Amino acid sequence: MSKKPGALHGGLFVDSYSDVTVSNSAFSGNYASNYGGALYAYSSDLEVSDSTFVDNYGYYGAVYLQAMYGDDYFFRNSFCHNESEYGGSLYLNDVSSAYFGNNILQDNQANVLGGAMYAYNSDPSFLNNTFVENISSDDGGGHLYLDGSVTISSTNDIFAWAGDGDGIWTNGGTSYNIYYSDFWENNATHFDGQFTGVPATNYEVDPLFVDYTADGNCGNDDLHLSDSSTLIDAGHPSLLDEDGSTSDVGA
Ligand SMILES: [Ca+2]
Ligand SMILES: [Ca+2]
Repeated sequence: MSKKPGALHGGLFVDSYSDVTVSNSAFSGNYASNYGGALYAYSSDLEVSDSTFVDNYGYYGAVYLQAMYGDDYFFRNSFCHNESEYGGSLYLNDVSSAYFGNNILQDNQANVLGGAMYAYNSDPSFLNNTFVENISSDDGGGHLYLDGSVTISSTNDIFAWAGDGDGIWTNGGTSYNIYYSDFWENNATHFDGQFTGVPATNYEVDPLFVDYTADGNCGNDDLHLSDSSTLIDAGHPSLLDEDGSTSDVGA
């Protein structure tokens, strides 16, 4: 990734009162000296699906959302090897309704806080996402850093192998609803800050991916659950997979 001076915002700028849908797109190697290397959205309504975000850099997030007015959706995207100072893949600032489903966030790095995501005064909801190998170099939230008044909802997610910075850092204003999610091998703990320990009705098991090596390479892994994974049919019992079975955990 080259860090060229210049661009305040990166690849795609979504200005206020826009209603934008992004699908089947690739964001690679974008750079912003300030907000959102790949995508910056302000006071707009955004849906992003089936897209890849690779090797993007923004000082605040490869993707930066601020003061969004609608419901924002991120479905079936892959975030790999993005970097920032705050919020390796995503930075949410005053975003009340952001929904993340079936995304993979792997090997993203914050040089300060929030390896995969930094959320400030925001209420992100996660369902069936996989977070692996994300890093916060300054020891604050390898996967998620939650700051200000934040309510996080997580169901059927995997948070594993945070390379540094603990799994999820919770500041004083955090509240959470976390169920049927899995926490595994996060360095050094799964939760730190306001909360420690994994809440009840969650898992601490090896997800047993089909193929996974924690080697800083997203391209040599298959993060589907292997047949022997205990996370199969271990998701929220009222949610069903397409085959009619109980939901699985992870993306
Ligand atoms: Ca790998
Ligand atoms: Ca199932």
